[in-house]
Amino acid sequence: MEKKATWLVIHPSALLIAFILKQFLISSTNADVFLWPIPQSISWGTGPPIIISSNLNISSPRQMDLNRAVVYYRQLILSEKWLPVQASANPTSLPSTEAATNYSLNLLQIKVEDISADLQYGVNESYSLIVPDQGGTATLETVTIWGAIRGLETFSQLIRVPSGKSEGESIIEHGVSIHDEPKFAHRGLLLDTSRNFYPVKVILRTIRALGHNKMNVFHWHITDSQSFPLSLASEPLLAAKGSYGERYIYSQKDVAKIVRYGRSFGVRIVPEIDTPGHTASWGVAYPEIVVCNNQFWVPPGVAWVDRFANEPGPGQLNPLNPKTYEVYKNVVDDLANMFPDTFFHAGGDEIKAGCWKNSTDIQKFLQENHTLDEALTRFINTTRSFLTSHNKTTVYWADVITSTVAKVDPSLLPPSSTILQNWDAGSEGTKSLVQKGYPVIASDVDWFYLDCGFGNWMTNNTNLDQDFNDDPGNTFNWAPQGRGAGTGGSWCAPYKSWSRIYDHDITANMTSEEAKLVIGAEVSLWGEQADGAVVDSRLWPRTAALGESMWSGNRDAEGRKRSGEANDRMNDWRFRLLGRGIAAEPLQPLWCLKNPH
Ligand code: CP6
Repeated sequence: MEKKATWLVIHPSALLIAFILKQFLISSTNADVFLWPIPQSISWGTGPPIIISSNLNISSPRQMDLNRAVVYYRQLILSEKWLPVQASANPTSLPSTEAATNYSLNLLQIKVEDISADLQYGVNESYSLIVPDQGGTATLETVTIWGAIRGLETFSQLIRVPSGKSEGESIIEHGVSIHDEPKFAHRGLLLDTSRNFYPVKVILRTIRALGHNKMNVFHWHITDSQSFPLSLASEPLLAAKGSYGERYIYSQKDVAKIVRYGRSFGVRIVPEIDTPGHTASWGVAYPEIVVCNNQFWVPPGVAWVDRFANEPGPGQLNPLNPKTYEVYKNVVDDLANMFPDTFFHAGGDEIKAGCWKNSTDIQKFLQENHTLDEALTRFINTTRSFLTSHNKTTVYWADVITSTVAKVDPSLLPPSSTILQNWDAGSEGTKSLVQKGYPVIASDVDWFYLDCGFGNWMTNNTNLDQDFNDDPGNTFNWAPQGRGAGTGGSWCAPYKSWSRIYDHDITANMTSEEAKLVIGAEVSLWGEQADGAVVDSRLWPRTAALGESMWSGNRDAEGRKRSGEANDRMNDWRFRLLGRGIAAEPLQPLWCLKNPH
């Protein structure tokens, strides 16, 4: 800069030329480029920065979902005013550039091999993105439109506003060539909309944020004991009576919008209707098909304090009542029409013996020398056939074969059309499931549960330190209604930091054959202490940690945990998410970013 000033003094007549030149002079002391998740392979050119033309064109094959994505990303690219917030060492950092440039990028050309591949489990998401050193036309070549949507996301992250510049003067630092594909096929988030309600626009924003992180599954835990917030054509009473009220119901139109929106970000919507447990809300419309759906039900001989999950009476569908299956079949037929995904999550978690034993039907069944295993088997066998008749791949919580209360024989659940989701037994649990031949989704409570909030709705004890104490001797002072701790309190401790999520190895101690059956992972946000008001900061940027570990992997070449390397990019990404309207929480004071070590 000093040199330029001198030059101006010596040649005052060159002012005009200097003014014109200035339009093309990019002074970037910070040439770091932060990408999240980091691509599998990236190689930078060496030329000067390339200016993004304000008339940038994106050409693509005609396909509705891709065309929606193109409209969204073009608008994002031309309006995002992204300035990296920090300078520091990271694998994508570049030599700083101070060069005159008159290269500009006018066209991003998208070429897709097969525009008909549907958004389903395992669809090819790879892409190759090339920005030539001299700008002009960039190309994005993919097998499917879903890969093109991933490539558009990466392209958007290459672009930034150089320091000292403002709106409409975005650049890509150098030409670049990227080849990328995900490590795991299933990269998801579970959101529970039963304990608390989330407005549709919050769900859409969450899906968009998943897309920005190249995550591809929104596991929608729609119903549970507390409420049934989904309107169904053939079973309208379930929501009419079982929801929190008419403002707290997702209509069929809402669902269509959510599914369509998901497709424009390459995010599959996997619905979960949790049964036979967690169904008290069904009992408001149909008391005859649900056992122990009384709000204040406590298992015989069990103190309030020890009640599992400390929810209202969980409610469990009565597997011996034919009416149960009439209602269930209607629900499944409706869901199959509403959700195009081949996965259907049928629940199956946390069966409570004391609950079923509350039913005179089941007492009689047991007296006739049957078991709770048989009761569950009857339920799973019958309901599963409704699902397979719609060609659904059934997903169950691992409890269906591991529970000591009630389980089914694994031979009834063929691994070819059954996926198990593991939540409570860590990686060892995942290993034992893949050893039985099942494809498994890891969502280990000790690493992937985001619930932990700092509200204390479960207690009127104002001593938070005590509430969040892991000491088993801790005696809670219950709230007047006796509603339990749910996933609050000591259950959610410790708070899962982003690096804990990032570094967790979901295929630990597995052979490569076993590891292949681990199809991916989900972070989970159960809804006891979250709703639309806090969801962004509860989810982000921690969910992004899973996004990168599932897309890029979380170990370096020597097998070491990589969150340390990811730290700067993570902090930068948090700010980019903020700029994109996702209220991600700060991970550290800005001071750390201003003073990199
Ligand atoms: N609801 C349902 C829940 C939980 C599960 N299923 C849960 C259990 C323990 C913890 C957090 C959540 N609230 N339907 C388990 C899959 Cl710590």
